[in-house]
Amino acid sequence: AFKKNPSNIPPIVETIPFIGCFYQFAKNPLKLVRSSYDKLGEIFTLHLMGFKMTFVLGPEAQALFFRGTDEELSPKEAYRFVTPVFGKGVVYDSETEIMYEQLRFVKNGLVLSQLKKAVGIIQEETEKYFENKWGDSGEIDLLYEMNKLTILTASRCLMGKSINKSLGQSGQLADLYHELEEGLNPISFFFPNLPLPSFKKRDAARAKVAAIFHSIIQERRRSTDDSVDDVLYTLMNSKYKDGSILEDEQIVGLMIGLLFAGQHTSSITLTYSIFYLLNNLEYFDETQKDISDIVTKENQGEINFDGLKRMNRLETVIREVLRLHPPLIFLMRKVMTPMEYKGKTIPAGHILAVSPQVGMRLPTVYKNPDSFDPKRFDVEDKTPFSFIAFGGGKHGCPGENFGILQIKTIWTVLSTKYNLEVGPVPPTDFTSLVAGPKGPCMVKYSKKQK
Ligand code: X2N
Repeated sequence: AFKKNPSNIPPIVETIPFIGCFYQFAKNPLKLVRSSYDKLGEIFTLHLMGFKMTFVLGPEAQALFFRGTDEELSPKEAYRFVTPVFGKGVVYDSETEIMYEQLRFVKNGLVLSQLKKAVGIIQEETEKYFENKWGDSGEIDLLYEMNKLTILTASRCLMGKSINKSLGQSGQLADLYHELEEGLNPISFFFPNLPLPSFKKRDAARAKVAAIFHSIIQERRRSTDDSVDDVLYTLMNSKYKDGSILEDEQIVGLMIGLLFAGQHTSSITLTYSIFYLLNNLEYFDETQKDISDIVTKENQGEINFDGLKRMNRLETVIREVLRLHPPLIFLMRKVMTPMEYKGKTIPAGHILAVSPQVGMRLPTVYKNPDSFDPKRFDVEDKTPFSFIAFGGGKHGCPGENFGILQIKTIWTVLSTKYNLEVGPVPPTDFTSLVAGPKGPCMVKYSKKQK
């Protein structure tokens, strides 16, 4: 008899029916994926809670993932569980064509001219934050602080000063937003219908956040101030190919998604970068020399886009941090039509996954993969899909330049104002959707003498 969906990919022995190796996966997903790679090579299938997850590892196999079309490999089907948070009809919940048009709108909101303006905004917000919150010296949880700061900087870049007003009015947007994100539990990927206690709060919080964003949009429409020009402005003035404009509900959903995307990935990478810089003083000294030459001497303290672009060492430090600690440890698609890889067939219905975390630590891809060596990026890494912290292909991260710019600006302000004292680089917490350092990350700071 013929089997349905024949698969000739090496499977992991399914120790327990249905559950498969879910227990090992939940305990340490990266260890399981890495040990399976060591046993079975660049492509294998794990059986997890009735899902068949086929992993592809290494640049060549990862190309299959990133080059697939949405008709072959659907992000929408794999990421359904994020819809209650971001909203219906946006991000991964819209029709393929609409999704690409929305991506184009977002990219238009993050063009060069916008990035140049963002630098000044981020500098201003960051200076204000430290003046109001930090004072002369003390001890803080760095991850918590960077998260608070990036919600301010990212939301200012997305919605301009409107957001400050409503942060002041309701005073609670940050808290509401936090309740909303608590609803993004990775376990919902496996159990989309499991009612978690956080979901009630999530839905209530989403309704309130949406109401605030709706009122910002309406205020914008009434306003006669034509100097505003941010991502929200771009979205409000974007047109689909058929001439229609975005519905308000879609704009709200996109703003929620972008705020989430711009905040956590940045604050995590910033925190890890600071730990690595202060634990590797040769690189710290190099970045401080660049900052002093470019910002202090050439530009009298003004941080600008062109100056930041020339901070090459800081850039390679950030990229090396992202290689070792990509905040998104897995990316997934649902296989819609069977895919071929080196004579192996991946049947429809499988989840195809890449792991930036495991894939960028393979010794065949990077020498001494577990050591921190920013110099490896001094020469451009030309192999397609070896560096995948920002994904790649058609769905490659549209926020890459913004994120790096945001990290560079904040580090420049922070390191010119304060001396920091940190412990060793913290381990990673893999239980949330965006994997960051296990907190608290206590850091001592003291203001530099002028
Ligand atoms: C048994 C809990 O269950 O301990 F955010 F506009 C906004 C990435 C989606 C990864 C899903 C791991 C499951 C561990 C269970 C936007 C900036 C994005 C991009 C452990 C004990 C989001 C789900 C991870 C399954 C692994 C979705 C983000 N740029 N941000 N323990 O990405 O882009 C966005 C894009 C996903 C996953 C899992 C466990 C656009 C347990 C308890 C249990 N996975 N995973 N973004 N696990 N336990 C983002 C990509 C998009």
